[in-house]
Amino acid sequence: MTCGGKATGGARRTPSSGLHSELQTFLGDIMSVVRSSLSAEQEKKLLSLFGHVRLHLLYKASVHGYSHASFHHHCNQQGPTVLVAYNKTGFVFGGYISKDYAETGQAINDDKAFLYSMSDQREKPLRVSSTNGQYGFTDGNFGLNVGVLWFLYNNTATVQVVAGNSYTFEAEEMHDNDLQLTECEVYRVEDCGGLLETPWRNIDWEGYGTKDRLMNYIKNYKPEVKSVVQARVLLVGPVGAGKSSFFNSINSVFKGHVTGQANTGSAGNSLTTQFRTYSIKAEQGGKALPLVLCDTMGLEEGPSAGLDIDDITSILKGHVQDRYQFNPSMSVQADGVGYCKSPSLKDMIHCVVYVLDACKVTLLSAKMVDKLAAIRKGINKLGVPQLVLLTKVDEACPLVREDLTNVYLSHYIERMTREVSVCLGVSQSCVLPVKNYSREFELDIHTDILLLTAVVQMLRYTDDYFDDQAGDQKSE
Ligand SMILES: Nc1nc2c(ncn2[C@@H]2O[C@H](COP(=O)(O)OP(=O)(O)OP(=O)(O)O)[C@@H](O)[C@H]2O)c(=O)[nH]1
Ligand SMILES: [Mg+2]
Repeated sequence: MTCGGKATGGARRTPSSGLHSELQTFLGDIMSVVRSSLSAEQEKKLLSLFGHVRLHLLYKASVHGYSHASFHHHCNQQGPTVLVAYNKTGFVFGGYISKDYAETGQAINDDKAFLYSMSDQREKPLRVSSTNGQYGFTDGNFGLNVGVLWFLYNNTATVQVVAGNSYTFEAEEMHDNDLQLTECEVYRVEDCGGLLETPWRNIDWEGYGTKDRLMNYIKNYKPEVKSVVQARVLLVGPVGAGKSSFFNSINSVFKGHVTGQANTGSAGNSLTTQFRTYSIKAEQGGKALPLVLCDTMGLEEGPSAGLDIDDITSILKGHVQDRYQFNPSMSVQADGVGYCKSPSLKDMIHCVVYVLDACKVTLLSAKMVDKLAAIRKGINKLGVPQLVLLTKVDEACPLVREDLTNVYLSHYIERMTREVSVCLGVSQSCVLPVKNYSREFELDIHTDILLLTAVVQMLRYTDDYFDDQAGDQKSE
């Protein structure tokens, strides 16, 4: 889990110069890669306290400061949240509230609020509800105060025990009598909504027959235009969305094991800084597939940050060569290195795929949405078909993480595909949810089927582009 979204934001670069904006850029860069301190085991235990939810990190005291002001800046108006405090004895404890932090100064009725505690020794977390069933917490401007425990007391890494009987528990069981914190985090708790009765898109998950069929379709694909042997598909999207991972994943499926040719990972700005055109071999030492995946630098919000709209136009028209080094402060120059002056149809882009992180759909900033709309407008003018790849479905929904075949049954993923289609102005049928290989060593049949299905759809859309080309160019 990484930290981002409304409150913390991502890396933001503005054209203004000066120390202040440099510092803001630097802080933005740090925030975009803030990571959860929960171990996989602790996260699992914490999630067991809820239904089908996902956690989104909003605030981390060691990064954002043990300060009430910072706490409320990051956590106010975020809906249900859970505070996670860590102490030296290894206890992880805190409180869940289902209502907003709003600094009203009022005692808030919240019958869903509870305190909890987890430790390595205890298999199941301790869960303590409010004793009078009404009082949940006091909504002041001082962090989380549940009337018996006051987290971040006095702007410090401590918890204060407050007299009261709103929650009852043994101190030893809750925090092992250690109220000095080593870390304190707050997560927004997002409801994933369970599973639909019937899938919203049909897919044949049944084993190797399906995978072989999809692989053969891709291997035998032939562009409908004589002069072109490989369909060129461009991947564009925000920093860290999974563009390079998608190429690695498709390459892995055809190689037969997980590979990492393109660099992937998390940094404040785009990890990919070059334009790359990747061919994929149908099998080890074999022929290249009739498909080239073109990887780009990530999009950022600011006007002179990340990939430029003019760069995208140059790429679409086939002017940009493999390994062109992007320069965020200057678009591709007609007289510069890596510029192809007279491209032909085979160098142009035949299908554009917007790559978006399913965990961040609801957090796309207005600036990013505007940027995507401007890009889409430019691409529409050139008549290039467009699709959306919704990555990280495993991180977005715990039910999908448990079993990838739930991807078209998950309420949450269905909702995200709808939101994406509205946000980008494309039909829902253009949205392709996938899980890229990110931490695995071995291939998984269902991951492969979902990835290959997306590629087949890209090739079908590419055909639409070739259909639009002059009739005399068509291959027999
Ligand atoms: N769990 C999960 N992680 C993913 C998935 N796709 C990508 N990741 C991880 O997300 C991080 C960013 O992925 P990249 O492929 O580097 O993203 P990118 O869009 O190429 O990013 P830039 O080149 O920086 O613009 C990496 O740590 C990946 O392992 C996915 O489907 N599921
Ligand atoms: Mg990349």
